Amino acid sequence: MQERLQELQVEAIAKVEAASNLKELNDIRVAYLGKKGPITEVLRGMGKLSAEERPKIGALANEVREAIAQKIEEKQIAMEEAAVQEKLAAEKIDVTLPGRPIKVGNHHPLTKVIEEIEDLFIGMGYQVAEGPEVEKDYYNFEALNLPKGHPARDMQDSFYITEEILLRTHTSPVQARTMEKHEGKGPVKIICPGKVYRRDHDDATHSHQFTQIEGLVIDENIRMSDLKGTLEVFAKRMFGEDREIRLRPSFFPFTEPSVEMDISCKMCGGHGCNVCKGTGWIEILGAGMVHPNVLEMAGFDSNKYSGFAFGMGPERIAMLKYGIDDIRHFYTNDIRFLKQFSRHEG
Ligand code: FA5
Repeated sequence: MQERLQELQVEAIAKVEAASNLKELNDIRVAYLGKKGPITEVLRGMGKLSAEERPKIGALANEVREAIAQKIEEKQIAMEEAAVQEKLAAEKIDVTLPGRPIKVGNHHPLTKVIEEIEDLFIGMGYQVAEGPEVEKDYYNFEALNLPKGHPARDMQDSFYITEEILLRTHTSPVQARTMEKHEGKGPVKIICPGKVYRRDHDDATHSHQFTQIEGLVIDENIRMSDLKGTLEVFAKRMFGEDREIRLRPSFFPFTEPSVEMDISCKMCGGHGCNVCKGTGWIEILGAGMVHPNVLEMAGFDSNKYSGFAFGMGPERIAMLKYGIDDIRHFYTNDIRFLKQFSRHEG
């Protein structure tokens, strides 16, 4: 029995040394030290031994069991250590490699154009004012010489929330609010950028939600020529000296006289296409001299003060500037479209 145990030890240790992975090692553990293993079997047969031999064989069996278990453990630690070393070697970092470029986002083309327009007017001494998108009927219409039932309200089909509250249809209510705050004292020189909403049918140049930038100047002796000069400077800086501009007589209840400004269509060079609806021109803003009623309603003495105002559509301006053929590109967020306005690659 003694010999059998010693043979088992030699045999098991040789197998442990030859094992090449943790699974093999575990199989050896089960085979030699498990309940059905040969050592347990030897111990079971001890009943047949004499009383003197029994403790000796028992002690030897325990020694053999421990020797095998220890060898297995040593081998396991060595294997785990080797695995860690192998992993570390595989994950070695070459610190001399150049870094991967980080993808940087870019501003939306519309944001860029709005900021460019803001910078241009701030450079001419204007301040930026803001107002609510959910607006009172009073500021959106009444304070702008558009009392309830006025037919010109139909020019801007509106989203009403209650009878007195609506989504603003233009940025002009910000001029009404600003004038009211000034309590009849000039001068006022502001631009008001923001989102506006109309029940317009979406097409290449119309969106039901779009942006506007309002401008308002009030002081003594402000004339139509000041408005014309300002719009000319704006248009030339925005589109370049070679683009043509035209002012057409128009009508807004809050300005008198009123004009609309068109820019020659970049898409067709002025010959007519679907963007300019065959006319060769694209309307970008409405403007005029502030109506005396509007000045008086806000508390300004219209004999002393006069002013001009304009309201432009940055989408249309961006379309003309970058040659974009459909206003819906701004709102469908196609990454291929947006990436074209990136200064970065990728
Ligand atoms: C107005 O909204 C006036 N409040 C502008 C104004 C301000 C006139 C101050 C006089 C004094 P109008 O409805 O024309 O006007 O709109 C102004 C500009 O917004 C248009 O020239 C156009 O560039 C843009 N716009 C109008 N409707 C849409 C639309 N559905 N989608 C995109 N842009 C539009």
